[in-house]
Amino acid sequence: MVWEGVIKRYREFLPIITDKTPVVTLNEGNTPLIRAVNLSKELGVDLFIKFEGLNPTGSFKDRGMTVAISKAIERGVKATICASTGNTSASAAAYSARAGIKSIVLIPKGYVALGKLAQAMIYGAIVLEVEGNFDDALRVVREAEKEESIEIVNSINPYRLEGQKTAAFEICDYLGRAPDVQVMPVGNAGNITAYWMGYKEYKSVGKISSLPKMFGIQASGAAPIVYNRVFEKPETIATAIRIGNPARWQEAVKARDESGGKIIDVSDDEIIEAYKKVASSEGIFVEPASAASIAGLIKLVRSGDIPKGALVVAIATGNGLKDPNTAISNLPPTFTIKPSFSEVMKFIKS
Ligand code: AN7
Repeated sequence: MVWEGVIKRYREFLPIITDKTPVVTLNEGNTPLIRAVNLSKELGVDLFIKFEGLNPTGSFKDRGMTVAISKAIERGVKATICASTGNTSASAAAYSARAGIKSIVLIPKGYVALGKLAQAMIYGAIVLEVEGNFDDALRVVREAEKEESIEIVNSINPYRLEGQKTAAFEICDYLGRAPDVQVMPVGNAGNITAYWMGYKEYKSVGKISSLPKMFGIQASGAAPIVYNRVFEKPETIATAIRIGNPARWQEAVKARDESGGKIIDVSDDEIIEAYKKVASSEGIFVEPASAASIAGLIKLVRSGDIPKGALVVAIATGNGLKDPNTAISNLPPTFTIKPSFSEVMKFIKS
């Protein structure tokens, strides 16, 4: 089968797409669900990692953006706008470029990973660095609601969630059932909302017979849902989820409670440990926010919240290449050698 993106593949579950909708796609979706052989053994669960970092702009945002931008073009808008910790801005910029409209992105100054910033710029977005955090930027963006010619493409836009729910469909199609447990990072809480929608829809049409327990992971310095309070000054190395007042807060709580899951937090140290582990033990390089999934999983297995033998899917939301600075500052040293093979052999023998 030729893959032409999530709208084409899951059109029957996207009634908002009509014959009048011009589909803007970069062939997003169809990301691999990779069996984590070594971590499974270590943790005593049957673990798969859904590598969303392999989408066209390197994160899950592309699934939502294809729908949001297609609908925006159908409506005839001239520009898109978003607040972003980085990945939304990269995706919005790419899909807007493809659609031939302007993209305006508001990012928290100094707190967006280098790769994401480079993407937004090279795709041609107007990048506005806000003196404040993501929550401040989103507050500004919400004012664009009154501007007819501009489309807000944050996950407060319901079309984003419609697109993102397709990841749940792919997981079920691949496994032939729903997982027992899903673990994923939570920032603005759009994605956990979208997955839960997707699983429930698939169950309602009889594609699956059970629903997964939804476990969300926040960083300890930005854990509003875990502690049930706004974090005025969110802080974490996982800048993608450095969010103190999530827009989809109530929906995330609902997904957690309806599914019988939990939302827990992990420290930056736990995130970095998991970040190195998933790369060095599975060959999967994810960005820190995505490593929060794995850090959370390890914690939940230890606490008994995830039982041994469970079929678990962890969502790796973004690619490790997005954030080279975090990678480089957490690595062992490299070695400098003379251009001679005997020098190379010293390392192979040791
Ligand atoms: C890699 O790009 O909010 O809970 O502005 O980039 O749906 O917000 C990114 C979020 C997880 C959290 N993993 O998802 C943005 C932005 C990665 C992310 C999340 C984000 P939501």
